[in-house]
Amino acid sequence: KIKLWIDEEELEVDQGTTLLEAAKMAGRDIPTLCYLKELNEVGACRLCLVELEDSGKLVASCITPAVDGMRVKTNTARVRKTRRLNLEFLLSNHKVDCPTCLKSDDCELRELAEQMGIRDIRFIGEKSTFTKDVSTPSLYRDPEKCILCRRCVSVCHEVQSVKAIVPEGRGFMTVVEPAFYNSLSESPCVLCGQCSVVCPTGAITEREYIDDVWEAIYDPAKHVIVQTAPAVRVALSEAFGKEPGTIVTGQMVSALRELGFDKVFDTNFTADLTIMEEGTELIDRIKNNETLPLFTSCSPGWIKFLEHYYPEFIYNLSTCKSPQQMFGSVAKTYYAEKNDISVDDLIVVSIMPCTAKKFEASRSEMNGDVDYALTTRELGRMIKQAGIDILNLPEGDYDKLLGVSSGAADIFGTTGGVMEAALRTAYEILTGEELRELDFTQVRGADGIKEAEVAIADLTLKVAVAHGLGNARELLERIKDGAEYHFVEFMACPGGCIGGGGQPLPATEDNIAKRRAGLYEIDQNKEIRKSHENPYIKKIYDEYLEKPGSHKSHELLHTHYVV
Ligand code: HC0
Repeated sequence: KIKLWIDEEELEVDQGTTLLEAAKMAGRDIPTLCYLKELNEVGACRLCLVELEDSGKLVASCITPAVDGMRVKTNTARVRKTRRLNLEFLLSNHKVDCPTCLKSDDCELRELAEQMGIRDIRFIGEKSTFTKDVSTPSLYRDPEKCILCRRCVSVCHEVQSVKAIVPEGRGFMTVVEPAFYNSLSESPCVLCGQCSVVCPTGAITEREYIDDVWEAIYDPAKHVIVQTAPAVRVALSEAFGKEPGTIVTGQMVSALRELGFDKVFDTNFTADLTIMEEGTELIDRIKNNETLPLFTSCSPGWIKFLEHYYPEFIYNLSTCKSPQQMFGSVAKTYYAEKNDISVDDLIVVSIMPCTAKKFEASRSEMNGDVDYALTTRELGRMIKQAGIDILNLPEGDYDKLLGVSSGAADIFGTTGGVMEAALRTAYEILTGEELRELDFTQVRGADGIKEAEVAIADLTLKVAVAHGLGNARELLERIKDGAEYHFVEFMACPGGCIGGGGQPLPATEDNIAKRRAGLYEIDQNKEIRKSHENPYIKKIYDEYLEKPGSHKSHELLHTHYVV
């Protein structure tokens, strides 16, 4: 143990504790901009300066380890003035367009300027000029707002192992960009948006399509329907100040109706449909000795990662479209035909926790079935724009058929959820017996890679689950080295969709855990907890799709990725 003093308060801390952590233990709130625990501890922003009493030195507390006998001051005039000066320097080369910046509400730079009482930017001179990057449908980059904190670089390299962006250039012309000053669309970026989650300013954000959706809603000739992803219902209320994990499914449905959507449906319905199709594909591949392991194909960032880095595994990908796209597809065929709506007048909007879903919707394989994919954050903004008091709305119900789902579908939104949902259905289909213990706890939880063996009839099904692309890479390497599985779930974002790049901020591990608990609570309380028991899934097969894996199903619900 190490003994030190933080502002006269005596403290005992473990060896290796930084001054920032020690100060936190002493109840001191030290400002940081570049710091991300264990991920980006680089001391770049110089806002966390503290003063060492003995030497009189100012040091960055996030990278300075506590030393026995140290006396640290966190709030001297010198500390305050220097932190403030450093923030003013950052602002002097920052495009300050707060009233129109998409990140304004969540901007850590703006919050700190407010907290430090900066009312004037004293140093106004030449600023670095860079072009914006709107080359992808998912992300918007404005390097003129970048403060070079390197958080995005760390998350892209260390967590996701994608390495799409790097600091380039020197001095005043330093910029974080894809290598060789390319645009994101020319880079291996998978559009997961984890960079936008950690960016403390508006330098990387989602591309916003709110105005296009308003336009469609206000067009009387258009029939506009909306689907909501599993993970949105346990995170949306954070945009309105509630605790992560608060379940607002019913209020969200009511708010969507008040926004003017003609029908409010649920991606969960097609998550159940996915289980029917993917489960059948798995059983067929096992029976016919076809390519295994089968990889899930619902996370578009994961698919793009595979296409860039592991194309040799392309035939392991399930041919199932994701639930978002299955929804678009049945909406523009079955739903349109049943309700006599011209496909030209039908607009399908989805609310997703994910920035890559915007890209997925735009892929040529998907035929434009989903017109607009908005993030959870965008929906929060739309609700605010309309002046809707979502938290005090009565709980609404989804519209029938495409809005009814099982608990298995809700848990799609967390790592391990697709696997658990599939196991519930595969067990009953393969054994013909009722599954009594529905909770497959082996595939639950936050571990980066999870493995399980499940006895089903005379088969021992070997499965694995990975979330976050760094973990996906590790698991793929294990498979290359001979690890054998039948079925593997991959999700691009840490935690699965609950930790998606379009979710409300901040995305701390604690917040993600609370969202996860919210999804399991919904599942636990649902009357129907298995996809194949959803009566409307049976109905759509009876009325339209015939049976899982049918010719019609293949036409509408499956695709093929080619490299
Ligand atoms: Fe997900 Fe999905 S569960 S990818 O994580 O499968 O984004 O929430 O909507 O499509 O259903 C995201 C979340 C979805 C899809 C579903 C899947």
